[in-house]
Amino acid sequence: MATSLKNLSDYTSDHFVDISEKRFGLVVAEWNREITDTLAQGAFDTLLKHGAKPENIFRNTVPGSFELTLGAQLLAQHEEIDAVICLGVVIQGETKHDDYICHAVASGITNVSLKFNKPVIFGLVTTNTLEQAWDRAGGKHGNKGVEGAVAAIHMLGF
Ligand code: DLZ
Repeated sequence: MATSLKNLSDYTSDHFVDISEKRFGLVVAEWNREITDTLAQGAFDTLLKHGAKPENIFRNTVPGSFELTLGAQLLAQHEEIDAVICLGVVIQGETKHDDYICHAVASGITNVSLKFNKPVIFGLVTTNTLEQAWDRAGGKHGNKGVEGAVAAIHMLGF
């Protein structure tokens, strides 16, 4: 990921980033598939809205959120991929599985991002209930897929 040093006087909070030639990889977990599909659609639509070409947006699925890290690594290692967006939904259960998964993914995708010097975005919805997850997948708290796409674009303008 190449970057240029920006003088403070160049700063604007709505800085335009040209993503017309950028390639994006979406890694989407299949657990809670209806919700993760909605996150992926939000990310896809947002990338298009900001100028990405549909043929430059790739989507791979993984079984559950725990596998997002390896999925991210497999996409990030492609030189032509500029940014990866990981999308999953982890619902709290009776055990601590949600804690283990979320921590593993957070540190796993951080490592992938640093290893390949590319934005790898944490688009994991972690909630107590399915209803709260829907609230964050096009409901009253927005769509984490949209936010993930915006974060990726922002980082590409770094
Ligand atoms: C096993 C499991 C459980 C209990 N809950 C979720 C979840 O809420 N969200 C999710 O994305 N994945 C879950 N998984 C699956 C794990 O992420 C993983 O796919 C399996 O443990 C196999 O490694």
